[in-house]
Amino acid sequence: SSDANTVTLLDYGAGNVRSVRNAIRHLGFGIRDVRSPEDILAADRLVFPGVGAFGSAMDVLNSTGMADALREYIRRDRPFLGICLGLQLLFDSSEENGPVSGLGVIPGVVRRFDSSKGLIVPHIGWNALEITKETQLLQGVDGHHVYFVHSYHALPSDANRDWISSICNYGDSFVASISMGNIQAVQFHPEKSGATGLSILKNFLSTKSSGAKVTPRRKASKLAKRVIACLDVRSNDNGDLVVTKGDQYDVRDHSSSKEVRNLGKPVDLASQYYIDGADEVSFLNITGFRDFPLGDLPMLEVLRCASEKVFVPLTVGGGIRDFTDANGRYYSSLEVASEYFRSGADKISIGSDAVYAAEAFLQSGVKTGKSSLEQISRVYGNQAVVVSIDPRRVYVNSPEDVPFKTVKVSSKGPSGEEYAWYQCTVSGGRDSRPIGAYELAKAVEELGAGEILLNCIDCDGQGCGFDIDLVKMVSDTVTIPVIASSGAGAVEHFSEVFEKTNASAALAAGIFHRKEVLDPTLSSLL
Ligand code: 1PR
Repeated sequence: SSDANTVTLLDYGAGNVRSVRNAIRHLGFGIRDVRSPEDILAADRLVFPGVGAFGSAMDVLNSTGMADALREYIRRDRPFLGICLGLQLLFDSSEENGPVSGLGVIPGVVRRFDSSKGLIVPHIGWNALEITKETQLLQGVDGHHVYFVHSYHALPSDANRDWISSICNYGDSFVASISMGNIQAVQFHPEKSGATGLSILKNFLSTKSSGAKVTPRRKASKLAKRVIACLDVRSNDNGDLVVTKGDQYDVRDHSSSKEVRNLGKPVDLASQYYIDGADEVSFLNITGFRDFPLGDLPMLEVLRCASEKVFVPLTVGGGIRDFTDANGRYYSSLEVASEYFRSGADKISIGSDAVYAAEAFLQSGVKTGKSSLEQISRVYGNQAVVVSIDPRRVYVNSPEDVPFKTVKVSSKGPSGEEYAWYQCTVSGGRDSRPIGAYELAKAVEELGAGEILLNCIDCDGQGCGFDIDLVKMVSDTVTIPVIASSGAGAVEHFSEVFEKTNASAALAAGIFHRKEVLDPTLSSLL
């Protein structure tokens, strides 16, 4: 049966394709799910959002007979849109856990980005497309930035040149999209690329066929720095989640009432910041360390509703750890994370539990594979796991005074100290731990973190700028992206942190809540 407003979706159950579903529905189209290889061949329009690892995806496709059906569908030149891994799988092979053979539709190999030369991997963020061939799919988005998140990339070569419709530059030139007849695929995530991404999806959903014509190449642009709007949430007395915001992690009002500040509803604020132009939105459940997050069903509901309105990446954190509830039922951190991903999160963020895991790892020198960080990144990929660090500045007179990495501070301490180390805390800054931000960052990178959210308790809510000394120290140390956080009070603070450090993104809360910066697309100003 054919229906112009229905699209067939190939979801082989390996991860979160909720965002793709939400984006398609948002554009007014219905979805029919593939249950068998025959459904692929019967499709009028097929979307294939590949998720998970290359090898396991091919295993599923081969064992279900869907690989053959896909090859046949593509051979018939039927309307097809592959997304992310859905592009990579079209190639001959990938070196991800391999080499592993792909569908073999396009000549070429999928390789890992080379982090040995200081390149930050995974490649996470917004890059401008360099259009190499005019297509219906990418019409009207020339030079626009779209959102990527991947560690592997398909390489352009003489053998596949005819297929390529856009490339991107990140360390190397890589294939950003392919197009041949009705077969299209994109490495980026249109469902997470804001209005630009939605228009690309719409081009696919509402075009008949694509007439390809070669146009001259444009100059590639660099990876844009991301600006992330953060919503600290906690439950109020009625059990509803509200957005709050503290000063140096103290969320009580300083007036006589001493009530927890309530700044509004999480979904309302998240959609407002998306509309205003935030590149990403993060929810941090700041009392998650105390309450079991899956007891916090409102958070899952917040994610479900937010992911229907917010078409940029969503991160959720707070309380992710193994847990035994009052009835003795044990929940692994992986179950908690899976529930978050299913509800619409693109990334999860781990705070306290990552500190304990790093401490154990540094003490024993052994990776147990059992920490929440290791388990979740193994199953969902390290690009899906953020580690949130909550350090506090501790001034010292000399680097020899402590067994932790210190920095020479740009402004001296209260007693004229010239150095500081940054002591990690857990439970929202309540308990200090015997590990520094530098040591923690290195350890969690090794344990599988894909990104570091670097807060600073001293700067939080102060509006006096990011802690440049801290951000520089950490972003010079790891090869995964570092998100600078805490202290933004003006647009200049964003420019400063991007100029003076290797931070890939900057996160802020108060500046957006106070509406001081009405348009959070600060990237455009930088
Ligand atoms: O330890 O895994 O349960 O995770 C708890 C999470 O909640 C951590 O990511 C931790 O950073 C966060 N958190 C815990 N307590 C607080 C608090 O404020 N009392 N909030 C808290 C952290 C810090 C930033 C904030 C920036 C920017 N919020 O996310 O948004 O500092 O603020 P600003 O721009 O207004 O300066 P776990």
